[in-house]
Amino acid sequence: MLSRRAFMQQAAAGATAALAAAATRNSVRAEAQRPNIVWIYSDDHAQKAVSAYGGPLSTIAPTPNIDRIAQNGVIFRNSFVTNSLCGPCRAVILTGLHSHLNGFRQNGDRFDGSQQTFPKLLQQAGYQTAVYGKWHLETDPTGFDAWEILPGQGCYYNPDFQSAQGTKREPGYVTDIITDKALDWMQNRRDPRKPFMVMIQHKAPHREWEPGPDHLNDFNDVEFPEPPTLFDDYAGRGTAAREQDMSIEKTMRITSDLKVWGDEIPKEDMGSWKRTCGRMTGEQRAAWDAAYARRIGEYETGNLQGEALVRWKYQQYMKDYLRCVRSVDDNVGRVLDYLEKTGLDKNTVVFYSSDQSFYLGEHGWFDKRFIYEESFRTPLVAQWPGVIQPGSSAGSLVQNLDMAGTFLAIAGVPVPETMQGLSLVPLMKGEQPADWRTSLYYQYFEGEGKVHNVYKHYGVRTDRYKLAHFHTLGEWEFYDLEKDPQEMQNQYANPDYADQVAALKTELARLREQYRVPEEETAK
Ligand code: SGN
Ligand code: CA
Repeated sequence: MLSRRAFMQQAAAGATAALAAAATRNSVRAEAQRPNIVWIYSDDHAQKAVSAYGGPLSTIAPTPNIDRIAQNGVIFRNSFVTNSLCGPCRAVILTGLHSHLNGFRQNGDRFDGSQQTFPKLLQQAGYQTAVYGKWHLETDPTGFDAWEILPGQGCYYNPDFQSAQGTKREPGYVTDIITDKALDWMQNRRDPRKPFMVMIQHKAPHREWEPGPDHLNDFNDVEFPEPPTLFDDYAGRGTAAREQDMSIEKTMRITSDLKVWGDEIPKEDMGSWKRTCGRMTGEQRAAWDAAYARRIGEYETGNLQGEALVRWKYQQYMKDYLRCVRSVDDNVGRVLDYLEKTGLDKNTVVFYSSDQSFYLGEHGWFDKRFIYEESFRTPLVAQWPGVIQPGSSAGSLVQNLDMAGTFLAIAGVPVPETMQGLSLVPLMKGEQPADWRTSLYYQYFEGEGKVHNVYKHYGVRTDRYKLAHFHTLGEWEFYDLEKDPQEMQNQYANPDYADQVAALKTELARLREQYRVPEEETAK
């Protein structure tokens, strides 16, 4: 668009109506060229359960559609979060600020929707914006032209959706419905003259891992490889690893988590299952019961104990989790097919990511929260035809903190200086900025006494080392990720690492200053 001054100058120079019309045509063309953004974001999708990342699951439980994005574009091999928990990650994505600055430190906090967010800035720049699915930020979305969200964690079957018009129950399976809504908005409900940004945010594969009708019987005869640390005794670690409450052995419920029950489920074992099963139609329930009869029979006749029971639970957990992932992947495929069929794909940047990664039996765990690799990482792939070289791989350290500024940079909108991330656009173009970050800051606030009892901690990771301070315990942990990728041996007190520990302490202090972390955030 011409600035007002330029316009006045032209007018003064005798610009005709024809000139003004040409300017309008140009601005319409420029408008049409700004890329659309599709952000597909699942909940608790472990990086190792995305086949583009390789590993043993990639052949057993491939994710061909998420991989399609990586093949068309780029895979970020070192993608991390700042605070491995649902609500906090979502607040970081929206604001480009660490938790202590956006104010959403732990689940249950209320997101201050009056603060600056990337959707608001895109909207102000003429984008149409929408969000569908999991939100989990307690306050209503702001900065969106259209939104329909799951209340809280939402339900897998026949879920409620909340919008500006109120709450409505929708028939079907949650992953399919969220996609239906986003496709309908892209096809019928947005202003086609404007570029758009849509966030498609799945509930799956979150606990309690309830598969959709299309995948209830997948993996029935598959034996999943056990992680080498399934029977970790935490000997090389500290109090936090020992005292967590997120183990397959002790925490995972046979009933609601693994769907084994008689007519009566003990109340304390109910979890969210009661909400879901109470919602199923007769037909959905019949398909479900038929699928789980075999598992219930196995449990009832197996008389499993000790390690054998943990092994069996792990196998059932993997089946359900990966069945949920299958629906996510199918629905990623639906979005990609739609974009290709309409030709929108040519000018649309598509991302796939998860709020955080997840333990699939490593250290004997499920869930997330820790700064350890399995939960610190998150999958991230992106396609952008004509900009990202198909099949590329980026190894730089990136973080969910970077997304807000990246979305703005894609749209050509100036990134506010207050945002704390880096734009990923240079990496997407295959460039390697010389001054790219060499370390990441992490802080987990929810803490002991809350669900899963993971102690508060903060820390720093470089490409090789990791230092964490469990400040309420007064315990430090240090890992050499090259020699000990599974983080089994805390080397904090090992004199051989004294120099590296000291260097990381200095780096941690520098990051805390850079990210403006007040001392009281880590006071006991
Ligand atoms: C629920 C789950 C927990 C999970 C949290 C947070 N329990 O409380 O296992 O850690 O949500 O998850 S459940 O029995 O209700 O499934 S998050 O992804 O929203 O942060
Ligand atoms: Ca999550």
